[in-house]
Amino acid sequence: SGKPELNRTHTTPKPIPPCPEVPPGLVGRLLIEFSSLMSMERVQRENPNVTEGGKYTPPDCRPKQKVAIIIPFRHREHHLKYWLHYLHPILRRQKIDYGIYIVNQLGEDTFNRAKLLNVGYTEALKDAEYDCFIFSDVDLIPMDDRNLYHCYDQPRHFAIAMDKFGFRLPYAGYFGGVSGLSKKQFLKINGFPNEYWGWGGEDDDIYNRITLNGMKVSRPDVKIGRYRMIKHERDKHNEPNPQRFNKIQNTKNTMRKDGISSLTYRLVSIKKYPLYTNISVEIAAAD
Ligand code: UDH
Repeated sequence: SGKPELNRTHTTPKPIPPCPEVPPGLVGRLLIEFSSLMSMERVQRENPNVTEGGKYTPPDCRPKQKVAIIIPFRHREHHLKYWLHYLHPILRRQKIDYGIYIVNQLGEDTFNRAKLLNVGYTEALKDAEYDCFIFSDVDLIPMDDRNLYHCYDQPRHFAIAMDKFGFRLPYAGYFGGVSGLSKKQFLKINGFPNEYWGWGGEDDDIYNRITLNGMKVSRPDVKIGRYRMIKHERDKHNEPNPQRFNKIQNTKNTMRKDGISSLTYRLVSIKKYPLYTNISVEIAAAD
């Protein structure tokens, strides 16, 4: 009974085209402020298309890269709300296929930003097949959505014009704040150093690794690479590291043994929240 078998229409899925080089829905310069109240509930309501663990894939085109965004973290819940509020919509307009990973240092030992980033790289790769890693401080918000959060032919420095530095690079070799490396670029430099405890130097060490391995840093236009930083006081247990000046003189000798190849840590929990994945780790050096 009914229609003959042959007439039944099988809906073959429409082929999705590759994403265009320049996403069509960008708006350019953005208004960024941190005075309005922000709540995680509000940010969740505003971002219903983000899936569990803070993941998103454009529905209408196929991105070339899969991007893990890694944030070093401890006691900055207030900043995280603003970061998620601003970045999810920007990344959506940029047609990025991404996942957000907060790497939370447990305990109150001295903070170690670069080691947390190594942990984020490792754990993100266990979660999905990422080919690009963007490392962002939790308090840095891009002021222009043309600053595209994917990877480039050379390691990328995104945060080149921060408000706190008068919207200029503070020095030619600055690689701090927000940076991005493909998997291949990251492995070529043996990842990041694990031995910078406390504030400073680790970003210069990463810059040294890049140039010592025959790569150079790529950057956006200075009018586009603008950032606002959420103002804050120095955190406890992240004092300036007095060894940093000596250590960055030695990258050539240390980079092969200290890096992703020598990373050890104790994974305590991985929790998938609606807008991000939280990875809590103990990283204190065993002695
Ligand atoms: N971070 C944390 N928790 C900490 C320390 C650092 O989450 O306790 C992360 C966070 O992502 C932060 C990043 O590491 O954005 C870099 O650390 P930072 O913000 O302390 O570094 P920055 O150079 O500030 O931005 C240094 C202190 C400035 C004090 C200025 C006082 N007026």
